[in-house]
Amino acid sequence: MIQTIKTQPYGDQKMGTGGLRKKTKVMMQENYFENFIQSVFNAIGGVKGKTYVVGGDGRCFNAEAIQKFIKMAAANGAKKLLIGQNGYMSTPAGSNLILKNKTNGGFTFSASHNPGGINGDFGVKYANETGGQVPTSITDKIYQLSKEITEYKISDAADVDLSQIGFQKIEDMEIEVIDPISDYVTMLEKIFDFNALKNLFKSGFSMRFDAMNAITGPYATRIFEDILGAKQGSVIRATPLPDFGGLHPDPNLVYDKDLVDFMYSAQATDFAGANDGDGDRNMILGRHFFVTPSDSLAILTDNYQYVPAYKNGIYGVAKSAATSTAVCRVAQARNLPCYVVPTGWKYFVNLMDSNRITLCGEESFGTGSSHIREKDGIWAILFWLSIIAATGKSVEQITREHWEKYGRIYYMRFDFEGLDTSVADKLMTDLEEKLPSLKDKYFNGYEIQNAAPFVYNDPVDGSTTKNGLVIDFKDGSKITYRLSGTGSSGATLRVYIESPDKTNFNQDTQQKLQNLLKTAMEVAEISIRTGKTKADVNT
Ligand code: G16
Repeated sequence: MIQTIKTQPYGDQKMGTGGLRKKTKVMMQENYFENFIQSVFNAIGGVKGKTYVVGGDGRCFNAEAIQKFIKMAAANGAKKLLIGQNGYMSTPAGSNLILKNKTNGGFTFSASHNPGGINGDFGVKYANETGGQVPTSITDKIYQLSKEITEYKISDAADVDLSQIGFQKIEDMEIEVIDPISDYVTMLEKIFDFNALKNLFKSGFSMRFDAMNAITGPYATRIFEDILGAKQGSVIRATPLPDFGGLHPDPNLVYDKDLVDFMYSAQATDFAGANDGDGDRNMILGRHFFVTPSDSLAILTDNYQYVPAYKNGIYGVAKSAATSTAVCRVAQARNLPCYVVPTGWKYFVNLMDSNRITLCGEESFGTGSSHIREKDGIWAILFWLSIIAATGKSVEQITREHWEKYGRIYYMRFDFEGLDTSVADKLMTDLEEKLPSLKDKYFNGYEIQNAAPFVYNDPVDGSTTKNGLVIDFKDGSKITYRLSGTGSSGATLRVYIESPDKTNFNQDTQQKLQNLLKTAMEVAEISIRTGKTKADVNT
């Protein structure tokens, strides 16, 4: 039976750069999740007769959230849900299913790279029929409606068994429980030369993939071990756990230090990769070598000819403003357009849909292409393996040759976490006001060329977005400031720093950037305002 439940707004359901992210306990409050889902339904004109892809990364509250969602979708008249077996679905696999089945969109229950568990975070990513996250105009509407909500609809039917593949019905809505992996594999087989990759592993090539106890474990085991023939045990931490075994499933130098240490040890494999909670982020490592996400995007772009799906040419590339300019150098050399967008994968979607770009990526360990409308962690690793298989070169050789060709752009991100929101907001507003006065000033040996907010005019829908503050230096160095859009409480100030070098490729990155970091701290008065003398996380 369909019930109408009276409710009251919480008033804090604003979506950030990756959907709605909150503490798990906040999401578990009475009617909290239901309010948000009903607000999404209301904002998109209802779900009557519509079909959605549904799944999550297996984190705490995933199972309960999916059952609630099913009952709400049924009560709101949805036609059908395609749900991953046991409620599991990586974000890229979900995007693929939306496009393949031409559904009206999809819901992924994940707080992405944020920690999980009862004391961690939970989240909802909503994608529309493009397979990508919705534009700001829609997220604003959802937020507005969530502040006015008075009731939601839900079926009182029993929980649905999601352990068996097949068809079921609840109210008038059809449910198809599907294997969440097979269509994803089929999609990847169309992009890459799986035989070449099988031969690479046959030749004795070794790899380690760290699923960080999150959603990509089953995907990676099937793809790398079962299909491509990587040695059994190559995929580690392969079982999705509700609290990710206590890990912070963000594949970077800090949160996956285990994998980094392993790759710098005597036991290191030829290659290693890791993915985040919901499988859209990736980290790439070679033997005793780390590839920054900005370099990774540039290297993939310069080697697209080694992947069957791209070998006949790509439309263009895009990066977020905070990502280093490495990929734009490749684009220039190869006569490709290079778009620079605000942080948030949704900004790439218009460019892909209008055939302006094929490849894109971000400093936050996300790389992808127009095969779907989300970043794709396993895709990025297969791309790297394809380059290795075709060239016979190591990760380090490939990267060093890239630097020889284009110069090296030293790059690092410094995060100041747990800030009071009002302090962080004021820091940004005051800094923005100060920017024009910085032009031509010297700081710690660096002369400022220009300082301004980053403003993006979307060439497709004409919308304008302001995101982050950028200081450009005369030698090509750059400092970008931004407040994170994926936190679940407080504020995180991100400071992104890059500095190019044409000849010296062997400096310590932190040392190379130390004067720029000092400048960044001074200009924005970070220590005075936040009490922090150094960043909490450096990646
Ligand atoms: C999400 C978006 C990404 C974006 C990231 C930024 O990633 O999908 O496009 O780069 O947020 O995070 P922040 O605002 O914290 O810098 P994910 O992987 O969390 O979904």
